[in-house]
This record gives sequence, structure tokens and C-alpha cells, in this order.
Amino acid sequence: MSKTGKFIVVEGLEGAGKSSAMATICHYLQQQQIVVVSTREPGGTPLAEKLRTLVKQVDSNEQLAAETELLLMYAARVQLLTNVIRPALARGDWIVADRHDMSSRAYQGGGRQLDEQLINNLRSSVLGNTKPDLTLYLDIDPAIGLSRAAARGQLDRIEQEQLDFFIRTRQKYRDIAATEPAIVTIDASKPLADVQLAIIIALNSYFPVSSKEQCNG
Ligand code: Z5A
Repeated sequence: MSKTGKFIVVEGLEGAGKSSAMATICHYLQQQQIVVVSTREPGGTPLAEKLRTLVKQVDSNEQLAAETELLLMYAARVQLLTNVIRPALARGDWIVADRHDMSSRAYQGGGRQLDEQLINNLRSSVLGNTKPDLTLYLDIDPAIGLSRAAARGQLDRIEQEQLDFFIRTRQKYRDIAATEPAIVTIDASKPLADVQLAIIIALNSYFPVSSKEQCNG
């Protein structure tokens, strides 16, 4: 029997609590003796990390075109899929990802209002068949998320967008989550302990103990 790991993605606006969720998921899986590889997007390979720096930096000399931003996100994603995610899944390891394709659909499709057909063409051209087995979407009012992010210090280029941008991004996230399978929406405005419990319940429901044993076998 071929060994294939599972691909879990955490999504949501800034300050939704993705970093905390990543830690909860990794800890939970490691307790089941599952080998976990955690990733982040954009980033996760040397080249993709350089692209991350490019898209996050504020450059007062040249504005980044929305289409360029989209292409950089997918360039970074293809590097990560090719060099990290697919090899890990083929080994039977589990991927726990801080953002993936849903981010581009929400931020570049919803926030930037880029043509959905353009994004879908790009997705189908470059992503291949590797899709998340489960996406945990942490839903948060952007005003709350941004205030959490702002408390950490200086805001990056995307975080400096107007509230409207994040309202559109959240709406797109919610639209996708409402219509597509294997996405669980979690109310991220709740206290951390409640969010963590909701995450564990979702993991147990999608990956009952028997599937975890099979994965390690
Ligand atoms: N982007 C894009 O546009 N298109 C794409 O395709 C991709 C990404 C892949 C990545 O930045 C940026 O790229 C992002 C989207 C865009 N831009 N924006 N804006 P990033 O990775 O640096 O930023 P982020 O992903 O938004 O991460 P973040 O700001 O660190 O958010 P977080 O990880 O979700 O939050 P956190 O660090 O876990 O929590 C924030 C604070 O809230 C922290 O102090 C926690 O202790 C606190 N917290 C967490 N949970 C709770 C609860 N439940 N209650 C109270 N306080 C909490």
C-alpha cells in the first residue's frame, strides 16, 4: 500500500490566531506519533522566503501591481509544493500549513478583486492534484484581527491596506468556506481555549484514530 500523508491547512485573516492553531495541531498530531512537517506561505523554501520578503516589504519607489502580487504568491507556492509538500506527503509525513491556495483566492480574488477566471486558470495550470485534506478557516472580524496584529508592532505592506480590503477578503473566505468541502470554519473571536477545542474536534472528526494508524503503518 502506498504511504501518503495528510495535508492540513490553517487559513484566516491576520491576527486570527493561525500561529497558535499551528502549534495546537502539530502538538496534537505528534502525540499520535505522526511525523509533522509545518510550512508557511508565502515561504517555506529558500527561494519562496525571498519572494515572501518581496511581497511583504513596503517599497515607496515602486507599487506592486496586483497581478504581480498574485504571480509571486503562486511562484512561491509552486516551489513549496514541489520541493517540500509533495515529497513529505510521499514519505507519509503530514503537512500542517500556515496558509495555502485559499489565501490567494481570498486576498487577491476578494481583497484585490482580481478576475476569478484568471485565478482559477492559474490554479489549474500550476497546482496539479495536490489539495488539502482539511482546511481550518479561522474566521475573525478584521477589526479584531488587525488590532491583535497591530499590537505586535510595525505592519507590513499588505497589513497597511484599508479595512475595506480585509472586509472583502473575509467575505471571500466565508463564501469559499460555505460552498466547498473539507473546510471547517472556526469562530476565532472566541477565547483561545475554545478555539483549540474546536480544532481538536475537527481533527478527530476528519482523521479518526484508524486513519492515523494506517498512515503510520
Ligand atoms: N497573502 C496573500 O495575500 N496571498 C497569499 O496567497 C498568501 C498570503 C499565501 C502573510 O503574512 C501575508 O501574505 C498576509 C496574507 C498575504 N498578509 N496580510 N496582511 P504573515 O504570514 O506574516 O501574516 P499572517 O499570516 O497574517 O500572520 P499573523 O498576522 O501572524 O496572524 P496569525 O498567525 O493568524 O495570528 P497569531 O500570531 O496566531 O495571533 C496574533 C495575536 O493574537 C497573538 O498575540 C496571539 O496571542 C493573539 N491571539 C491568538 N488567538 C487568540 C484568541 N483566540 N483570543 C485572543 N487573542 C488571541
